[in-house]
Amino acid sequence: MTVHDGFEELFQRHPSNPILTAADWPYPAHTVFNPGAIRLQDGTTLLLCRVEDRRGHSHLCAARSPNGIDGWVIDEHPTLTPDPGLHPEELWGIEDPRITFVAELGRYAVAYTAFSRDGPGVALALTDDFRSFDRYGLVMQPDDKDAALLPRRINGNFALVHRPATESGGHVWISYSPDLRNWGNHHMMLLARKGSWWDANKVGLSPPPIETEAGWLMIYHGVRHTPAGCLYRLGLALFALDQPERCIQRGDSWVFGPSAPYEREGDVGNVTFPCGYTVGDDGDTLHLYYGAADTSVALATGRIRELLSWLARNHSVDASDSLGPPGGSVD
Ligand code: BMA
Repeated sequence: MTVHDGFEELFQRHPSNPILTAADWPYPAHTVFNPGAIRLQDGTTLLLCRVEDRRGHSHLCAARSPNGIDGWVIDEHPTLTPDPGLHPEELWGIEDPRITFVAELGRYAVAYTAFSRDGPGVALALTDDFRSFDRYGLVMQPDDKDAALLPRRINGNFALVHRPATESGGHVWISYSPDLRNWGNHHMMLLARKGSWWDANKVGLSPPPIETEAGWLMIYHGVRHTPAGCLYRLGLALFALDQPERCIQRGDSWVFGPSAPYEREGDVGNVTFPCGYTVGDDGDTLHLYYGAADTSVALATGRIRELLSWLARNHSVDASDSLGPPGGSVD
């Protein structure tokens, strides 16, 4: 942690940012951003990157590195491509993967956005090796995105965090399933605030929630509409371990946002959008991989203990202010 202009900076940008760009790709790519991330059992960092082509459609491509910073070996061909023949909901591409290792299954679950004719929905695929995938198809119908599976069952059921769109913007929800196919028991987790808040217009999960002793630590993106366009920044919230829809603490201020030139300028400027992280051998160092301005992949590093300590000192007195009234109505 450093202090800059009186603010505690919880994340440090890596000096070689952006760490991956379209210029690194072994085949023609327009932009490379919003990667899911995971550390494989041999210590390799795997990023599953969203690659956009010149049609504007995205697919996913794996990049592997021994240290998570450089020496990336990128798949020669797209790793997971839209399959609109079998999955019509993938007609206009697949985007923003979030990876969870599910110990019970001994497999990785990838939740991603399937861009259908009717808008974005949430699709799920399982894999052992990021080479072949079992596609479960759409698990949340449009409009819905920003999804990740929790790594273990909660009270007997799998849990998916996701962000259905509402007329007023979008709030984070959680849904449960006994088998990863049938989903229900929907609860709101985190409400977009209103007015001049930095997260007034939309909120969504960024990387998968991080399990800590204090609770599920969520790094979420908050969107503020401005006359110059949207600003995507990151905030922190903590949820009860065995009842993840219960918000324990929600940070008042954002903790990371666009400031470096590669975050300010690009296809969509002023966007910092992480979909994945890895944790170092010390169990505390967090490597946050994020899309910068919908154009490239960047890395920022923080410490889980410092995030929790900041949250304990900088949250709203009443976290329920962040939630809707009972019954899930939000307005
Ligand atoms: C969100 C998602 C992200 C994107 C961001 C900024 O709604 O679609 O893929 O990075 O907008 O454009």
